[in-house]
Amino acid sequence: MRLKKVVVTGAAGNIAYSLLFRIANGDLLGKNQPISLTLLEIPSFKEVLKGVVMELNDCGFELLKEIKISVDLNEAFEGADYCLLVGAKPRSKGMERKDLLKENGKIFVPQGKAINAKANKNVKVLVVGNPCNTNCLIAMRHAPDIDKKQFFAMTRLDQNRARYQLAKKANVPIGDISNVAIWGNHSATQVPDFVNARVQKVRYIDFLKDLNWLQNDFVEKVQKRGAEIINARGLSSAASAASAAIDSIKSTLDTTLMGDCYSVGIVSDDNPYGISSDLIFSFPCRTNDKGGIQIIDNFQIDSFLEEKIAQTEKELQLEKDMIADLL
Ligand code: NAX
Repeated sequence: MRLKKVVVTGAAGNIAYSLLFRIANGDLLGKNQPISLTLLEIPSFKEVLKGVVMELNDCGFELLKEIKISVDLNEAFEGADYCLLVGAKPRSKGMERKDLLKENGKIFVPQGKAINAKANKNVKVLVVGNPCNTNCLIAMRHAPDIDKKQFFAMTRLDQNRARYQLAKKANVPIGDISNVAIWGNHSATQVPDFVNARVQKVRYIDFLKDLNWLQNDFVEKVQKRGAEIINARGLSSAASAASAAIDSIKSTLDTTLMGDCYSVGIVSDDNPYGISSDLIFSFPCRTNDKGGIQIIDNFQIDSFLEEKIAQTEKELQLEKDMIADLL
């Protein structure tokens, strides 16, 4: 079987420390797929990466045929099949969101260009580094030779968090909860959708009969879960973020069960919900049996969702305006 090349940026960081080992173990591409792994970092972290490579080697992963360290974008993305763009600068003290957008946006211009020039034309690119929707838009815009629908921003962690909260509240196994979507931006304006969620075949709303909890406590809990974890752990989500990155790519590869969906930020061109085009917007998606990725077109949008979706769309427009010079 042909080796598949996976590139992870920010490979010396927290999320990567969990993600790399899951990839090497076959959790991303299956237990029969040999992998070539490239770890991309900024030069000052090259030494740290040598330690990560030693640990990967010491695990004895049989699927891991090759590991490379790189600080050069063209070298790293050459022949890449999957690019997981995790690396980004953290928000420093006193830094405004606008500054973070600009600082991190700059990282994704050359990465998009290098992916365009060097990666396989059917590459799949998942942007995790924040602000991930807008970073993804920047990378996509600088890779005009690659189908826009091969660029994704990660909102799956939010979906997984939402699904857990719904299961816990209803006191049912998490496997009973399906069709949970996240709309819009991976930020505090994200919209966790309980309207279309189900417990087995029953609408969640009809099962729980507690609209007040859903509209207020649930939505806020999901929106603020990242901060809750930072408060408890003193560090931001890492293993759960890595797990969500694996889920995101797997969902784009595996046929989605009928009646279910997955959430991912994807280009909004031609979407069925009237969201402005040229944004990376999280929608309920499905992968069909031919591997095509579609935005599901029959989700019910009630007035609550409509208002919240408009807010997150507005925020994404504003983010886009702030980095207009990078597009
Ligand atoms: P860390 O600060 O631990 O690691 C980031 C790594 O990226 C560092 O090692 C740094 O050297 C590297 N880096 C910076 N600029 C780079 C560049 N130009 N090229 C290659 N590498 C570069 O952060 P970590 O906790 O791993 O989080 C990584 C990113 O994920 C952050 O932006 C974070 O905000 C974001 N997250 C996104 C989530 C999502 O759901 N989309 C959830 C988790 C996380 O908050």
